[in-house]
Amino acid sequence: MKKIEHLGIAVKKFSVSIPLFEKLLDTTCYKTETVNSEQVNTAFFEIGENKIELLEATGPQSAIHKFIEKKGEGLHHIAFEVDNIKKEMKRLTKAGFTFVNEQPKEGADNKMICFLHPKETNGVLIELCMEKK
Ligand code: CMX
Repeated sequence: MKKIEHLGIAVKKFSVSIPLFEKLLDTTCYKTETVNSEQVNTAFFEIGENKIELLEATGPQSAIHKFIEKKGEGLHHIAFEVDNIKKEMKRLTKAGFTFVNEQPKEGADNKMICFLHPKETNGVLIELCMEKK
C-alpha cells in the first residue's frame, strides 16, 4: 500500500455539505461524479497529498443510504492507494482477509476499487484503489 488516497465521508445532501467542506478546507470542490453502479454521487476535494470524498446516496439500495440510516452521517471509509490492485488483493486474501467484491470494480475518479468488510477490519470499511491506466 502506498498512502491514504482519500477519506470517504457519507453525507445526506451535497447542497449542504459541499459548501460546508469548501468553507472548512478553504478550497473548491474540483470534481463531482455519479457512480451509477454504486448508486452514489461523489464530490472530491484536494487537501495536500490527500483527498476527501463526499458521498451522497442516489437510491435506497445505496450502501451510503443504508449507512446513514444506521449510523448517521460521518466517516464511511479509508481508501489506500495501491500500484497493483489484483496483486494486493491476492496478498490480503492469502493473509486471511475476505473482500466484499471478488474482482476490482470501477469507482469514481478514474479508479479501480475493492472493499474489505468492516467486520474484519475493526469496524472500519477499507477500500483499495488503483489509478486506471
Ligand atoms: N463502516 C463501518 N461499518 C459499516 C459500514 C461502514 N462504511 N457499512 C456498514 N457497516 C456495518 C453496519 O453498521 C452493520 O453493522 P452491525 O451488524 O453491527 O449493525 C454491518 O456493517 C452490516 O451492515 P449492513 O447495512 O447490513 O450492510 P451490508 O452487510 O449489506 O453491507 C458493506 C456492508 C460494507 C459490505 C457494503 O456497504 C459495501 O459493500 N460497501 C462497499 C461499497 C460502498 O461502500 N460503496 C459506496 C462508496 C463507493 C465509492 O467510494 O465510490
